[in-house]
Order: sequence, then structure tokens, then C-alpha cells
Amino acid sequence: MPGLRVEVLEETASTNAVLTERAKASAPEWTVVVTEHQTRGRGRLDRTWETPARSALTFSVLLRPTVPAARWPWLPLLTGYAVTKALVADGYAAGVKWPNDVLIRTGEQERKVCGILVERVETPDGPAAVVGIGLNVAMTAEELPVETATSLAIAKGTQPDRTGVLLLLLGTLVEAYETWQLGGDPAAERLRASYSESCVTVGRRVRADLPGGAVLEGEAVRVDETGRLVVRTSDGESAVGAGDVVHVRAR
Ligand code: BT5
Repeated sequence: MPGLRVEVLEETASTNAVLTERAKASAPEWTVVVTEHQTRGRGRLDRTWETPARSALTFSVLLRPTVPAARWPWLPLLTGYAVTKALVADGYAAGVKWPNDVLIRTGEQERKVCGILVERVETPDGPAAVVGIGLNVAMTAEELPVETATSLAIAKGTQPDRTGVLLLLLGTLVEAYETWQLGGDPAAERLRASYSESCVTVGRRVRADLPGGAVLEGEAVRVDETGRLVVRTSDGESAVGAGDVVHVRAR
């Protein structure tokens, strides 16, 4: 188990931004920045991540992967898988929506409980990954920023302990990352299998909005070796890359 260095900030704009600065100043792997109140949380593609003070877990973890560059696209998926594994272990009906939104199922509905933003940062010590995780923990229905969201408290009907959930998430992230990072090809293949099992997108009808306005619609059939989602349409199979997709919606 690596040494975690956890820094807790009362309030900050974005933990990813703070950790990027720490990474450039040579912070070691497994430096973690947590905030009680994130005021300008960042989503992907310039979207925002909104959470009221003390109601969510908003934190970032610094990784310095040594795997070949071609494997880096798996990091966001690995993180989504690790969060899902922790939530399932804690009794939630959680699954990953490709590539890395974590959803909780209640009845017929699937709602987003966690968003992940992984950013590659160039540092004097080589490229690093800033892994940002936002998990809705204590929010009430009124406090949710969008209709498609949920929180652990809403899913369970009781208030979970935020510190306990943080430690659980860090535990599964450490385990999944170290196994993948040290285990070569067999571990990469095992991650693909485990990720695919926890991925609620595979087997569903999806619509991917591609850059430039093109739309791909069909059945998501698998996740390939590079982490892309393979979609079968009447024209055959196409692989959709994590960077290309704005939205994949299950029908
Ligand atoms: C994400 O983006 O889901 C990545 C969110 C990453 C947030 C973490 S918090 C710690 C770290 N520091 C940061 O600054 N960021 C990271 P995306 O897939 O683009 O989803 C953003 C969309 O999710 C928004 O446009 C809203 O529709 C929705 N959204 C915003 N806040 C939400 C919330 N609390 N729960 C569920 N959905 C939310």
C-alpha cells in the first residue's frame, strides 16, 4: 500500500487545479487534495461540476503512471471501475456508464452519482495524471444540480459518513491502479474484463454525438483493448474513443 498524503482544504475553486500546481512542484504519486467546498468544479469539455459545501466528496489524486503511453486512455475507465467497485461493496446498485460516469439504479431509473475528470499534466518529473473525482454523498433531492443526478443519501435513505466513503474509494483505487500498473498485459486484460462487467453501457442501444456533428447510433457491443466503445450499426462496427464522445445515451 503506497503512502497517501492527504491535504484537506476548507474551500477551493477546483481540486484538479490545486493538484496540478502540486504536481508541477514535484509532489509524489498518491498526493491527494480534498476540499470541503469546491466553488468552480470542472467537468469535461468545459462543463461544470456543482456541489454544495460539505455535501459531496470532491477530491483529486496524483498518479505518475509508468505504463506505456498507449495504455493511458484506460486511466479514466479504471477510476470509474474503482469507484463502482467501492460503491457496490458498500451495498449500492452502482454501474459505470461508458467511459466513466458512475450511476446508481433505483427502480427503472439510473442516475449519476459520480463524475470523473482525468487530466494529463506535464511536470519536471515527467507526465502525470490528475484524477479528479466528484461524488454526491449527502445531497437532498432539492440540492441536486440537475435532474439526472442522485446522491448516496438519496439512494440509501441514510446519511453515509463522508470520511468512510473516501477511504473506501481510495482503497479500491489503490488496488485497481497498482494491479494494472505492475501487472503488464495479463492485468490490462483483466481490467478490461472487470470494467466490462461493471459497465452498464455494454449491451445497450446508444447514441454517440461525435465532434463535427456526426451521430453514431447502434448497439454497444464491447470495450476494446484501448478502452474505446465498439458500437454496431447497420454499416458494421465502429469504435468510439473517449475523447470523441459528448454523450452516449442508453435507450
Ligand atoms: C464530469 O464531467 O462528470 C467530471 C466531473 C469531475 C468533478 C471532479 S470534483 C474534483 C475534481 N476537481 C474538479 O474541478 N473536477 C473534478 P461531465 O461528464 O462533463 O459532466 C458534467 C455534467 O454533469 C454537467 O454539465 C451537469 O449536467 C452534470 N452535473 C454537474 N454537477 C453534477 C453533480 N453534482 N452530480 C451529477 N451531475 C452533475
